[in-house]
Amino acid sequence: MAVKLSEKDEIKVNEIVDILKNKNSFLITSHINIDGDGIGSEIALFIGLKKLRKNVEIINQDKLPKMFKFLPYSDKIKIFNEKIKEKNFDVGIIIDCGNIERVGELKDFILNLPFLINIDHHLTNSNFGHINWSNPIFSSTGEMIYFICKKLGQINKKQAICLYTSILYDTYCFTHHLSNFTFDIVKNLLTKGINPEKIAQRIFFEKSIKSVNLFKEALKTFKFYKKLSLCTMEISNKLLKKTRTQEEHTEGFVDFLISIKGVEVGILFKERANGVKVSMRSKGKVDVENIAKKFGGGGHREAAGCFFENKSLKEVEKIILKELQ
Ligand SMILES: [Mn+2]
Repeated sequence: MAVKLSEKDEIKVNEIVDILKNKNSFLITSHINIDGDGIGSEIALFIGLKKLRKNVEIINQDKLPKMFKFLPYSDKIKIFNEKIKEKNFDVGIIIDCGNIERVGELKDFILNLPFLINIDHHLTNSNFGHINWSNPIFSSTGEMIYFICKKLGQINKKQAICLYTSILYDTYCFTHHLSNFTFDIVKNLLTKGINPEKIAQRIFFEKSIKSVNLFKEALKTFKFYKKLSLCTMEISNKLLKKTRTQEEHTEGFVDFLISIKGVEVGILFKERANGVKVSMRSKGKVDVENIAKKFGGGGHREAAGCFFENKSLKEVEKIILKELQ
């Protein structure tokens, strides 16, 4: 028998569905550096609202990474710009964001909308919406959107592709952060005629040669700290230039670090124009969200990140290592 939502979650779903049915225009957004969970959730909900003949747009700060272009309606996703500021929406739906800063440049625009729905599965959430449905028991916001879409009507194949992508992405191919709902939901999505092999291929097993070249170089910076059961790798701007790659080509690198036997924490340091992004993974003994939070970041116990403005790779590595000792 399928696992049921708790009464508390059920109430939230009903409150949200009520608004979706009664209001007319919706803006859907997610966090900066949009990922598979955010994008899959956005599109599944977009389709659900389109089916109700609502006006709905997906607008993000950042451009969609190429790997997600196979998703239905991915070409409909807009990037935030000055023109959008003139638009009006009844409701803003913010997905997969622990706080409103996570939407990036859209923040002020979003905060001026008359009604906000906040749907999130991070450990901590600042409850910035008028309706806040936040619960870390879910593997992904895809699982939460599943329950919403189901209430809006039959889930179709296109929605199933998106929701499957969300769950697959945030559980890293069903290897961590699974919930009591994950396999029930997936079983249901599979009845919609989706091709799970193809989706997994697109997201995890289709590395570009560019990405491999970058990885080859990045491995030269690989460090193993036995006492801390930690390993690290770094991506400098110089390296990106040399291999003609961008940050999106580092997808999966940090997951490789945590796949090593005997390693409890894997960290990837990525230099950007204005600072250093830190991506962390843990097998569960160490709470990396706690570390990220200390430096203004966030995430989950097993996967978290933070950003250091105007600091060098060396400085940031020192700070993080000290935190882990
Ligand atoms: Mn997520």
